[in-house]
Amino acid sequence: DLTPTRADRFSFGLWTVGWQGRDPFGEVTRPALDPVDTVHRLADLGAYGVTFHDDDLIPFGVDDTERDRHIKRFRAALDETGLVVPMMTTNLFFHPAFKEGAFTANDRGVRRFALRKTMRNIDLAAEFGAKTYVAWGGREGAESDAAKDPRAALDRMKEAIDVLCQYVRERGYDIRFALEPKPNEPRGDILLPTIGHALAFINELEYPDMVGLNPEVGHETMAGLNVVHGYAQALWSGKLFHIDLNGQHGLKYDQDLRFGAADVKSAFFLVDLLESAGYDGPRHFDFKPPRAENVDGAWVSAAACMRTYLILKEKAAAFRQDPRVLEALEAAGVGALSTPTVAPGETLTDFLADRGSYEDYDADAAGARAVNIEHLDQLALEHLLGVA
Ligand code: GLT
Ligand code: MN
Ligand code: MN
Ligand code: MN
Repeated sequence: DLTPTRADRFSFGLWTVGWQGRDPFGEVTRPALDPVDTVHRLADLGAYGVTFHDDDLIPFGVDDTERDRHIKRFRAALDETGLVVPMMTTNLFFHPAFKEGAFTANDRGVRRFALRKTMRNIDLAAEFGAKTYVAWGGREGAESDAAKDPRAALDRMKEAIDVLCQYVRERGYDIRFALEPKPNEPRGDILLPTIGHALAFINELEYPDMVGLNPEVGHETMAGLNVVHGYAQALWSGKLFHIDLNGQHGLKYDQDLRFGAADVKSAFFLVDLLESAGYDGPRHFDFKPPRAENVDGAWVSAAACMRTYLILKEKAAAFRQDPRVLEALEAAGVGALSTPTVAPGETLTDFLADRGSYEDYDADAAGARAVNIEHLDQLALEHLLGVA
């Protein structure tokens, strides 16, 4: 069934469907959406969750009375629809104060302000029951290698995440952090540009168990990397806390296309990975309805993200059950990779004494063997194309 339900755990950021289309070359093309209407619309379409930055819901700089008013009416919309808030995050990129960075700005006052802005919104995240707090450091970076000391920036980034973890612990909140890597845009180069950089960074933190990743399909693609491999490594490390699904054509500006709109084969294998690995977090879409669409078109784009996910989920399941695929997997030896290379209980002495592994090993025969990759890959493609 291709109709999304709450059980599918689809979620959207307010900033996604709500993107008004302003780009470096042109004004907005769509009116602002009322977050309350967005909640209702998402619920009607079958989503289960909505996510947001502080400033998506509460305009920057408003007083406490105004802030409470926004929070109350949003809360009421959630209660009415049953939509949940699985994730929240901070806008540390829009205000000019963050032009040179937030947690890693050279200016210490900006860094302290960024931390306080985040802590205040973490209180709200706890209130809304969000379990994941995303940190996308869009302005943490540089255009000049002279103007930023990357080692000091990493020190300050570590300090910021450590302080925030400490804050969450002291308040007793049930919240984990998810770092979102991106190689560039808006900065020329962004700190922690890929999944791999972020994973290594987490190992240096004070509370590494509280910190994982929120990888985005488009961002890994912008770095020229294999999206499925990246998400798989995050899973392997127990760090796939949250995901941003969207589409991106190769190495160019951040397109944030709807999920599946670009590299559909990679999207197929990503859904296959998430579903077969038992990823149980939100299927969160971080896309931008193209600027050329009006509001109705933006909602068509949102609904299509979910529909495509469900289509790919069905196709991945059919692929995994197809007897020809099982045979082709066997012929390609895919399952054999799960057998340890050195047998359990086999000592190094045993291993060194095994002449078949070296002295008598026929490397030429191994070089001449069939690996049967192409047939298997073509079967995947035919499932995807609907001719299997
Ligand atoms: C911004 C960015 C996204 C991040 C969001 C979280 S905001 O739109 O381009 O990739 O996920 O801060
Ligand atoms: Mn993006
Ligand atoms: Mn984005
Ligand atoms: Mn994102």
